[in-house]
Amino acid sequence: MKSDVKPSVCVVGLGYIGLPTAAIFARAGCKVHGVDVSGHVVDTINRGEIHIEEVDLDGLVQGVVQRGMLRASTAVAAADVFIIAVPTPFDENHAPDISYVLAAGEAVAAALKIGDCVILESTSPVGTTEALRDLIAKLRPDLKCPGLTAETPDVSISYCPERVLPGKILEELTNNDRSIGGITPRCARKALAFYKLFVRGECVVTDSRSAEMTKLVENAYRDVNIAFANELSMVADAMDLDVWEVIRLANRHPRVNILTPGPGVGGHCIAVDPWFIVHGAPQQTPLIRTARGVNDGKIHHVIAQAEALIAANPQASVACLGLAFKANIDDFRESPARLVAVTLARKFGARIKVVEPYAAELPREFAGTQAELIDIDTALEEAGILIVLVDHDQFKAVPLAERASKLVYDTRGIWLDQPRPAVSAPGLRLAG
Ligand code: SAJ
Repeated sequence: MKSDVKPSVCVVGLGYIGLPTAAIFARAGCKVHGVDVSGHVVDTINRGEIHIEEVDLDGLVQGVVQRGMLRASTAVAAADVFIIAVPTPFDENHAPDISYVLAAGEAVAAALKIGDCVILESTSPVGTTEALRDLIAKLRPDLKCPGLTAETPDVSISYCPERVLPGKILEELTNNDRSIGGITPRCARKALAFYKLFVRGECVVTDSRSAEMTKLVENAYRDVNIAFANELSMVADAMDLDVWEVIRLANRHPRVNILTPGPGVGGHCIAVDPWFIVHGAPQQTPLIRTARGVNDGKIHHVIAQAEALIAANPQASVACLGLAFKANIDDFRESPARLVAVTLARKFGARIKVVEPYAAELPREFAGTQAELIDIDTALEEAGILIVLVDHDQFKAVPLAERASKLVYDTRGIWLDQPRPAVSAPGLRLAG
């Protein structure tokens, strides 16, 4: 890569990470060719529009497409740098599925020329970057691959995970520190030179296996810590304590920082990535595995608590507040709130209403349940029971006067001034 000429880039996978990443490269002056298997995604982007919701992404994509810096297609094209940002789901046994990475690698292999740089960004089990290298070596015996030759390799291959927070992706893509793991130190230096074009955070180089593990560890760390908070909330329910008060006080200790209980852990990262570690070292991971179980179990605890409250108050209509997997985003995939709401709707039918400011209609699985999407004002006028499942700003802003008379089950702790109701069903506690 010459320092005065920006490299051309091919980004494979134009989802929540690939598209913002492609747009940021294009804004930094690289000619970007985006690739996705979906013709709909490709057409949308080529019109200068976007198929996902993310703060400020629409204007950025529109601008770079208009200036001819970003084009999308369903086929990989020649470039100096190839970025792979495709999904790595797990199967029913929680075993990671890297088939999309390998399929992308196959397509990239066909387009590689001497001097190119391949970077895997997908969250991946340890060893995936080496597997990608082995695939490229097999498909392109004409190219010398890193780690397999004593000579200078023809291509470089690295792993560089993103660590951005949905809702803040553009800001965090630029500002967060990054770990850059090369198959060899030379590969890492090549990738480093590329990321330096647009990353303002510090770029720390390492080997590919350490970088792969780092990404998994970051999300497992958060999962374990959320599990601790969720376990405390269930202990508090059993002991009739206010978990929010206990956490607030404990967090005044200078070295204690307990996270926030909720209805469970959603999204596509924190509930998934810890399994990649468990799968890689099943005997050594009782804590990580248990944390997963605690966080999944919290969803069922919330369902049981809500069911008891609703059953004990048969006259009251119920508003479930929120479907998103976390606050202030429109992402309902893998959302505990959505699972709680649909379970209640299936059990209690027309008594259940749902408030979700980020939804135009209820997701498909509510079909046949008689549940209805209403706005927060209607909920405050009509519902006798409010079940807070997401800490959206719109819900947080409801003053006590408008909810003081309601029975509230606040799984997120957004209304700490709410009077704790007298226990209204045997065994029912509403601490969180
Ligand atoms: N949650 C709680 N209590 C908390 C914090 C979160 O119940 O105190 C819940 C949220 O409501 C949500 C889930 O956990 O359901 C995950 O939310 P999150 O905000 O913790 O994380 P994600 O999934 O949006 O993004 C994570 C981030 N990882 C870490 O913070 C270590 C992000 O930086 C990663 O880039 C992203 O995963 C990813 O793509 O891997």
